[in-house]
Amino acid sequence: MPRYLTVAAAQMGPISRSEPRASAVRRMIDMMRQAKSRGAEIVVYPELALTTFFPRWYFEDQAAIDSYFEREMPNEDTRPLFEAASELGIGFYLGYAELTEEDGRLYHYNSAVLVDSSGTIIGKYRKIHLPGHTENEPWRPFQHLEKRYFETGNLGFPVFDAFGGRMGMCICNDRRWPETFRVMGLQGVEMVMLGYNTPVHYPLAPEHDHLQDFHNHLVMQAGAYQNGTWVVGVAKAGKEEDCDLIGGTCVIAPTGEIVAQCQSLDDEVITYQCELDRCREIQDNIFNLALHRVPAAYRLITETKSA
Ligand code: CDV
Repeated sequence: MPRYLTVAAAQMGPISRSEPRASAVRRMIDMMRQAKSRGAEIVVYPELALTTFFPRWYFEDQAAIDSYFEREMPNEDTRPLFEAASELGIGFYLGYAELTEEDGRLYHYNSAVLVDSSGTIIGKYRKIHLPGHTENEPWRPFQHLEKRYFETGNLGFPVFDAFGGRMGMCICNDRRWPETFRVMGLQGVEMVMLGYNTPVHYPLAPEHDHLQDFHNHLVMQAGAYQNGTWVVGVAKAGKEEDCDLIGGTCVIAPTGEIVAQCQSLDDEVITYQCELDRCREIQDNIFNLALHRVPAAYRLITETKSA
């Protein structure tokens, strides 16, 4: 019996700074219902899906920063999403800002949880590749202060046996790094879910602005093909406050082909029935890791950070 998993990618249009979490959650539940009506078993939402992308502003007041974080999950604002999932019998991936206390210290992470069809959290990932900068840089049209507001994720790149397959997660900038996909590929991942907030304008190299959509798909398609895995990449898109974010939400097959893609820069649901066994087409052949990899020749990858 072939193993199928019908996935929904729930792209979100902009979330303004004044939009309450409860409103974003209502939008997500609306898309969850659409996804269910099309037979989806799991819905993937964007990175930091509950609020505007706050690292684009420099805040000095820690309380202002912390107001964008969730101290528990689910909480009062997000519980309706978990309840809808359990009522509909559908799972989801949700990106959010996590504030947690460990060993008497507070930690801030850019996180994602995997929730099963009973509304129970069964997996967590904390973003490892944090882009941007640490200090306020007023010359920029907008800031990208992830390096200031978040700690590097401390959970590695785990995979989870769920939804009839082997599921992995990463977040936004992680998708640009081949190591992200390969570490999950080495664990036999069959579907990598990820959310992103990617501005059209890249202040450090504005000559690349017209390539943002291309680079987005390039890295996800490469990650899919080189590891023989399904990839579901989901944008928060459109003009959020003064910042244009790319769309391009898509489902990618293990062959690297885009099989479904959003057309708008707004709330939009796409669905695709993924045959998980198609991962074997690649994992047993051209990228048969056990047969063809030469780890002894790759030592620099873990022993050195850069040239
Ligand atoms: N949220 C992100 O991680 N955004 C980065 C931008 C800043 C380059 C990305 O890789 O899309």
